[in-house]
Amino acid sequence: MKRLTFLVAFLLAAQVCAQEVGRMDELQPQQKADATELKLTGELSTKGNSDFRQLRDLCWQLRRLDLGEARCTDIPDNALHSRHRLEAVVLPRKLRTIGSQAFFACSSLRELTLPEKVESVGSAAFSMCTGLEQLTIEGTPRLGDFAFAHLRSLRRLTLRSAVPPPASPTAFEGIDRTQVEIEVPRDSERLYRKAEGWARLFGHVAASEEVCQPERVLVPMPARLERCEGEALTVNRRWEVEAGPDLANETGHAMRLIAKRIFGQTDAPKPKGRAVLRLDLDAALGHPEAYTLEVDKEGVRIVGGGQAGVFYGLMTFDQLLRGEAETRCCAAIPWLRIEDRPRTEVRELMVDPCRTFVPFDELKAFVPEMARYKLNSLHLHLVDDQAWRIEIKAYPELTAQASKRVGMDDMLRVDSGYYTQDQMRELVELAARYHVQVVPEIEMPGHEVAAIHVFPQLTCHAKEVPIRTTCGVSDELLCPGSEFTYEFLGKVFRELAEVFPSPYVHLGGDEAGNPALDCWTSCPNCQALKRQLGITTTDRSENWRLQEHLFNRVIDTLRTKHGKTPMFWYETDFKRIQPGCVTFAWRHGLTRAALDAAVANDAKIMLCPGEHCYLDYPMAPGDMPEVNWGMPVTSLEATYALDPAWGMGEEFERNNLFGVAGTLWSECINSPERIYYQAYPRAIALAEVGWSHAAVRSWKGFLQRLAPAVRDLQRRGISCSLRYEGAEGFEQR
Ligand code: TNX
Repeated sequence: MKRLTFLVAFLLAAQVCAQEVGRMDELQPQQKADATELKLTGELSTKGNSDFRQLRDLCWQLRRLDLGEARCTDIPDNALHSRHRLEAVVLPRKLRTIGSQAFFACSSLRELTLPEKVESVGSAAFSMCTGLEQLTIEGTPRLGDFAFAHLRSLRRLTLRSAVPPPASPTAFEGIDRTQVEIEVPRDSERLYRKAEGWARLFGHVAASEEVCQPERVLVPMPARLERCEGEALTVNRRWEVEAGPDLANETGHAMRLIAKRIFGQTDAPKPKGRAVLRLDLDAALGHPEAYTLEVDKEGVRIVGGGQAGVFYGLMTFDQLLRGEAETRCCAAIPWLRIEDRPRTEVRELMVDPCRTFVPFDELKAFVPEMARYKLNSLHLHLVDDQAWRIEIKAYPELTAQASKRVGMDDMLRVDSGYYTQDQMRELVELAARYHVQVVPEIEMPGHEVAAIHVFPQLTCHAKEVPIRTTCGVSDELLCPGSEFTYEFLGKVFRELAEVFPSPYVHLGGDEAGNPALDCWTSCPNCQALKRQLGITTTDRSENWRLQEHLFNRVIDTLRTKHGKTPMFWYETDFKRIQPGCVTFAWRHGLTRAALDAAVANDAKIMLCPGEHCYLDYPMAPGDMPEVNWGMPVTSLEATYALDPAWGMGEEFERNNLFGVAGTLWSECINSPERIYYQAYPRAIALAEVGWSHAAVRSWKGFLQRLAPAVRDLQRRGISCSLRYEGAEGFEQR
C-alpha cells in the first residue's frame, strides 16, 4: 500500500510537464528563461552549448524536468550542477551513465529513481542534494566516490536489485543512517551487509589504521620536514589544548579542529590516554606567518612567529590528521619536526560578486576554505559595468538602482543583491580570525557603467547608459575633467576606508574603453583639463595623461587622508607608476612588460597572469563553463607552473614581488557552488606556488599530495573540478 502511495505521488510529481519539445533549440530564449516545467523527448546533445548546458544555465527557473522519453544514454558531467530550484526529475529510461557532479547541490530535489539500465553514477553526482528524501535504485549501477554524499534529508532508500550494486565506500558519506529506512529485496540483506561500499550504510565501520605519511599529504609543501625516531603518536586520545597568552582565537580553532577530525566520529572506540596540543608564540622565528610543528609522544607543539604562524601550524596539523583522507581522520602521526615559512607575502583569491551576486553567507563560507591552504587575502571586486554591490551611505541610489538586472550574456536571469557596510564589517572580522585580509576594489575609470547609469554626470557628455548585461569592455568612462567625479570617488573611498581596515585599496584601471581612453577625446571638459595640464594634442595620443591625473588625485587622497596603499590592474597606458603602489600583472603575454614597469617605477607587483591564474577559465577543454566568451584553458598544471619570481631573480623577489593572485570573474559562474568548482583545485596549486619554496616544489609530488586534499573537499561536500590528469576517474572520461 505504502509503495502504491509513493508510486502515485511520483507519477503526480512527474506528470507530463506543461511544455513538451524534442530539444532545447526548439525554444526561444525567453521561453527557456520562463520555463518552470519541461519535457524533452528528442535526442539530447551533451557537448558545447548542449541541451544540458541550456537546461542548466538558461532555464534558471526550472522546477520539473521530464527526460523519461528522451533519447539519451549519457548525462554529462556537471549537467545540472547546483540547480537549486529543481524539485523533480524523471531520468531517461534508456540512461546508462550519469556524469560526475551531474546533479551536485540540486538541493530542492525530493525524490529520485535511477532507471534499471543505468550502469554508472559518477563521483559526487548527487552530492549535496540535501533535500532528497527518497532514492530508488532499480538496477546495479557502479556508484562512484561520494555519489550520494550529504543527503541529509534521506529517509528512504530502495534497492531493487538482489545483487548489491558495486559502490565506493564513500558513496553515501555524510548520511545519518539512523534516519534512513533501507529496503532491499527479501533475503538480500546479508549480501548487502557484506558488499563493498554497503557495509558502512548497514552499520559496520572499520576504524582507520592509517599512519599518516606527511610527505604524501601536506599542501602547500612545508619548507622543511624531518621525521624523528619514535613510535607514531596514536590520535585517538583525550586531547587537551594548552596555549600561551594572546592565542585565544587560535585556541578556538584548535578545539574546533580536534572536534571535527578526532571526536564526533560516531563509531570511534573509546580514546586511549591523553595528548596535548601546545600552542606558543616566538617572535624569534622572524616572520609572523612562520611556524614550527613537532610531534612526539606527548602530543603536538606548534610555535608561531605570530598568531598567523600558529594558525598555519594548525592548518598543517589538520592535514596530518586528515592523512590520505580515505577516512576523516588517520590513526597515528609519526614523530616529526616541521619548519615552515611563506615564500611570498600575499596569496590571494579575487571574487567577483558583480557579474553574479554571491550571497553574503556564501561569501563568508569561502574564507575558511581558502585559509586551509594558507591563502591570506580575499580581494572583493565590488563594482563593475553590470552592478554596484556595496552600500554607500552618501549615495543610496547606487545600490537601489544598480544592484539588480536581468541578463548576463545568454542567461536571461534576474541577478540582484548587495552587501551592507555592516555585513562587510562582519566579513572583515570573520576573515581576520582566519588571518585573511579583505581588499575592496572600486573600478576607475572603466568598468563603471553601473555607477554611470545612476549618475550620468560621472561620464563625458552626461551620457545616459543602461546597466550592462553582457560581458566585455564598455566605452563610457568616468570623466577626469569633471569635479563631480572626484567628489564621488572621495566619498566612496572615505566610506570604504571606514569599513575595510586593510592597508590596501584596489582602484581597477583595466580595460578603459576600446580603443582605450577614447571617450575623453570628444569631451570639452577633458580637453579643458588637457590645456590646464599643458597637453597640446587633442587626439587620443595623450589621454593616458588624463588617466594619470585622475589616478594621482585619488592616490593622493587615499594616501594622505586614509593611509592606504593603492593597487591597480596594469595596462600599458600606465606610463608612470607611483612608487610604492601595487600593480597587478594580469594580461596574457604582458607580464614581462608589467614587471619591468614595476621595477622601473619602484612599485610592487602582484602576479596573476591570465595564462596561470585566471580561474574563471575552464581547467580543460569541455570543462565548465562550456559556453563562454572565448576563454582559453588554464590547466591545473599551468597554474602550478607559475614561477612567482618570473625568472627575474632574488633581488626582484625581495624588492618588488608582492604576491600571487587567482581571479574568479563571474560572467559564467552562476551559483556559489560553481565558484568553488572554478577555484578548486587550482587555488591549491596557487597556494603552493605562493607559499612553498622552489626547492620543495614538484608537479608530480604536488599531484600526489593533492589527491587527499581533493578527497577531503568532496568529503566536506565542496565542489571542485576533476578535469586534470591524475584525478581519479579522469582517464575514463
Ligand atoms: C578581464 S582581468 C577583466 C574582467 C573580466 C575578465 C574575464 C581584468 C582586470 N579585467 O573585467 O571579467 O577579463 O576573464
